[in-house]
Amino acid sequence: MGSSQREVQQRQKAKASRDDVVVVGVIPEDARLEFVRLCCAEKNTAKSNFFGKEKEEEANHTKKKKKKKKKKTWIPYGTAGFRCDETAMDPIAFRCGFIAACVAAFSSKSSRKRTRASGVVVTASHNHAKDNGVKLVDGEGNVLGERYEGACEALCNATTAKELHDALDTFEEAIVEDQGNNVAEVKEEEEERTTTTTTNDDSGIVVAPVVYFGRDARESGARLVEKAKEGAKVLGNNRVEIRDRGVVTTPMLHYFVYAHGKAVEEFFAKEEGKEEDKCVRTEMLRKKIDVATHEAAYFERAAVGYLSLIEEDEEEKSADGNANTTLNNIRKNVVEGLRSNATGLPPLHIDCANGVGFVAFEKLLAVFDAIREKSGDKRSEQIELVLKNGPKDGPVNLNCGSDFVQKNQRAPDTATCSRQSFVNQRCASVDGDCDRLVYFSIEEEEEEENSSKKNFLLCDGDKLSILLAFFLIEQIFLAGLAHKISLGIAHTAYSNGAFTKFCEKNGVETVCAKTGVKNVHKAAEENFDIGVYFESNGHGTALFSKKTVEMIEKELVDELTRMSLEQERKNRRNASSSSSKSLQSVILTTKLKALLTLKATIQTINPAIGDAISSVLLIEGILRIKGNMPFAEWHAMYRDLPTKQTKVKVKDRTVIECFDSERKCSKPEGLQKRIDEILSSSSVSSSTDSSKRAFVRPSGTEDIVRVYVEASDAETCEKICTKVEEAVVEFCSF
Ligand code: 16G
Ligand code: MG
Repeated sequence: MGSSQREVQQRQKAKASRDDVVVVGVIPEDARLEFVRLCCAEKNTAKSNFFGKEKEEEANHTKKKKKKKKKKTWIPYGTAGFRCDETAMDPIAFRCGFIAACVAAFSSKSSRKRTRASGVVVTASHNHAKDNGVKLVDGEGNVLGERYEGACEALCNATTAKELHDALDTFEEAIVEDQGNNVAEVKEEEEERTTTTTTNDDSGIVVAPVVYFGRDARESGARLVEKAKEGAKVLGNNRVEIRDRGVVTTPMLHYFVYAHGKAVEEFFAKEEGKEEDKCVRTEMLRKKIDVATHEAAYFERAAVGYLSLIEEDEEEKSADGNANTTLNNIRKNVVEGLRSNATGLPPLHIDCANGVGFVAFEKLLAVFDAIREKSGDKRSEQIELVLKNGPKDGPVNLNCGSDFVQKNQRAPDTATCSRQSFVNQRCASVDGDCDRLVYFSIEEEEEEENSSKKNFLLCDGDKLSILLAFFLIEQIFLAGLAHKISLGIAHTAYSNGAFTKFCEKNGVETVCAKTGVKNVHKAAEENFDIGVYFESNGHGTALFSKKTVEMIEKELVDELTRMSLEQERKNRRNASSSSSKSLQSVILTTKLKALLTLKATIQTINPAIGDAISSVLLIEGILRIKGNMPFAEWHAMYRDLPTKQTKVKVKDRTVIECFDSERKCSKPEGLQKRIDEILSSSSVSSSTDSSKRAFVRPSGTEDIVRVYVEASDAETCEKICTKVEEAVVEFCSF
């Protein structure tokens, strides 16, 4: 009996004794064994000794050739997937490829057989150029759920066959949970798999699950994508298809997976080609998926969304008469603080972090050019982007990118784009994989180190949230839907106290969530019909619930019907307009315009995940609609409290445990009490300063503890920060 057969028998015996029959067979046995074999056979191909040493030891251990065991570094599933030095990433990429293939093939929770796709993005986002990483995308185009994190971490760090099998068992349990624990369906699925080469949908149409691959502009990306594809192929060519989308932003890859699912859903909902035979229909479906998941579809959706957004505004500006004057007045007065008398919006200089964002923005501009050439649509001249810091300009994120700009509160400074080139411009900055965005400006030339901060103005995630949320509140109000739709903002503990106060003052509901896109996204989704969220670092978007999107679409149809009936009645009466009639038409026009604006907003937003490209289009559109609101006016909506953020290195950061969305800590015992004492101590500031706030949390991406302090003046921040740092060192060193 071969060793692998023995393994299967042993495992099945163990499982039977655990009465764990549901899980058996989610991943076909042949693929499982091949995966384990390849992981174990993985030799020291990369420069690191990630697994090679352990395998050697396993093989040698019967020969009693005692070798000193070299400890492998445990690579955690961080806040957003795996990240480490690129030389240690090969085995992780391989295993993540296999994980993604299984997710595509087996994990769909609804219409299991129809919406099958998943994604792998090879990126280390804002990290150093020598790092790389993997982000995993689930069948809906979202970040792979938290329930998989433990299993993924165990799988990627397992060093023996037993550890790999155990981790695969946990992984299968997560898949079964996703399937809704439907034992019958799982079994039926397994039977199908053994009798057919591909997955068949109910109507007999062959729809193979697909794994989409993409990478940022890092040099190591191409190699690691190949590794990940190898991992996916272990599941078998007949079980998953592989589509490599090359160099793309992270949000683009999320969009492809989302669009795949939507295309399939729509195909069956509309019963497309239902007269045709199943071969023709299969071809139709494949084509539909190809078109929907092509990058052209992504860019066109966003560009057309933006053009529709500003279209309403253009019409309004060019039109004349009472109706539009009244409309303008209504719009102007609805939300305090969103007005402007400016006449033009200067070009936006975008720092692309020497990364993939540069390539993607170039493609977006080409789409605008093509629209202009084809249809002579002058509106596309309404966006002027000056792209800076592309992949050829230097190592990704080095002295540039949104993380550098936001954390250091200064403009990028690279070999090809000096800080000077950003002075007196309207500027924005994205990160290495283009899912973060911040706006900034430097008002005057900087001469001395210390003066740079004075001239530097930052509109971070908080200010993006405010602009977007207030704009949407206004549109919902104008559309007459304010009483039907709840809108609020989700944020993290890092949001400035001035931001939360401003929201409170203006009656905008907020919820605080733990750091990390997945947490804030969830909070926005669960608490509001329209949930706007941005982390201060610039990750974010606005989420429209399905019900809200349907409501807006229905209202739009109803409104158009009402208006055409009104027009007919008018024509019939053929009477000259009275004042009451003209008022009615004003209200109808306002409502219609707002509904169209909301529809355009939905189209501009990447529905899968926060996306710096769609956020730029949205913000630029809103600023234009707001009468070309200047940067300084947006920035001055409220004034941030001074803050201080530092890192403290301790022996084990995980001894700190937090609660209250990380604003307080429960462990180590006594630390929170000490922080509270520091905050109330008269030696740091007067007790009347109610804005003082401080918290500590272990980083999810670095081996450090983060300290955050906020107070009404910078000096107090410094004092509190030093004392909190000392407390962290004292309480965490044992
Ligand atoms: C990752 C997260 C980001 C979070 C940051 C916190 C994603 C896509 N990215 O970059 O949301 O703010 O980690 O880092 O989820 P920290 O735990 O080191 O403070
Ligand atoms: Mg990023």
